[in-house]
Amino acid sequence: MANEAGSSRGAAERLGAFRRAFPGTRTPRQVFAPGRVNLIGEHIDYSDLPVLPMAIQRGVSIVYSPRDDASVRVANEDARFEPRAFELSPAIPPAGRGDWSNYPRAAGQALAQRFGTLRGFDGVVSSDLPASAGLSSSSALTVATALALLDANALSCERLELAQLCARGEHYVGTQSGAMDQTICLLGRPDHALKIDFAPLRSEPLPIPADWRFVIANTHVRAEKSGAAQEHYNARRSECRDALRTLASHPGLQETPHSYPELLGHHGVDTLLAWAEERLEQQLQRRFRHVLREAARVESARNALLSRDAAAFGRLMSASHASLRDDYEVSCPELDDLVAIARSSDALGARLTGAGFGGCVVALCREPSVPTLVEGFERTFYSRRPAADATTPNVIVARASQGAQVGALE
Ligand code: NG1
Repeated sequence: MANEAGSSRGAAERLGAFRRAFPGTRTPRQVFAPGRVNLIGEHIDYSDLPVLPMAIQRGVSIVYSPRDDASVRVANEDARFEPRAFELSPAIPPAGRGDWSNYPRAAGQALAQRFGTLRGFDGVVSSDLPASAGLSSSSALTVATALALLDANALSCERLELAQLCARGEHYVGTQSGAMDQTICLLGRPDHALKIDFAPLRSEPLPIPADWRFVIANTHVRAEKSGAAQEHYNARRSECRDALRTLASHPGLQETPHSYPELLGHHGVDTLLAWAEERLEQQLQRRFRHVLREAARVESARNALLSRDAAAFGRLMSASHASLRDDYEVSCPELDDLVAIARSSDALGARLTGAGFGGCVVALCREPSVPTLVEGFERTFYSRRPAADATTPNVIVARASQGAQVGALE
């Protein structure tokens, strides 16, 4: 398999780890599923509004060998995650809250519900994506497991359908997330971002101009999806539903809207915001304002990308951050600091990426400005706040990469 993946471990090391964990099994295969950075369109996928992410060069690998029964045995090269085993079925009992094997379990359950009886695999997972950092390591693990299971069972599934299966399947872990991460992980393209629309799920590849660089900087504040961040995330999703439901009683609406795309299909943003002022309490008004304006920014960002207008794209990113900080309230002081540093270090714009509450920012600059930007982060932020774990990079210069791939272990 062409592993443009950039996984920090070579194939020989991964094979060695597999042989140590599962001696005497058949020649293994491997799957690589990339992480992603969302360029704009944050916290709106679960309201079925469009997003604009790209797959990156880092991700999750599984080296695996099919079994003849329904067991899945998974080990992890990261010693913090102990080996786990479970049986494939349409109702797999979850491990404890926060247990890493809940992502493989989620994929296994979703596929068993869709395809019936399945054989399992023995596999070793490795990752060079920082965890709980908003770069989608969890969905990469879900997708990688799903692809390994399909391969082990000689099944095929169209990628858009698989993205939906994995997205719904991942609700197993308790986060009521949208389908952005699984879709970009499966459909990412080298040198392209994807505009993803939902209900029905579809994607449009958009070429990234050769001299644009998206630079990711990690706060090293962990946004644990099995802890408080999950509650905040699910609360935002309910607020979006409440706002839609409450606004439905406004006399300006002739018919009850069932979704945000339907609402925006019939009325302009300014009209809807005026109605929201009449009907929604302050906090819901702020959440609603973020959702509507962020969706409009995604459309503008698509146009900026197509017309190669980096300055406009950057301004939209910065406006997105302000909205996530003030209206959606999912930022934190470290994210705000990194955004401010980026903007005073030659970036054209910057914003938090992923769910927020910690994790990473993404900044846009032109290629010659990368050293200034990286130096700005190092001097002003990391010199005072070094990572607790030396193996987690501070900064990643993202390369728009191909979606998940399965194949022989080379
Ligand atoms: P992160 O926090 O990067 O895993 C989450 C959701 C997305 C999306 C973003 C916010 C999961 C698996 N993914 O991404 O669907 O809603 O937050 O835009 O929880």
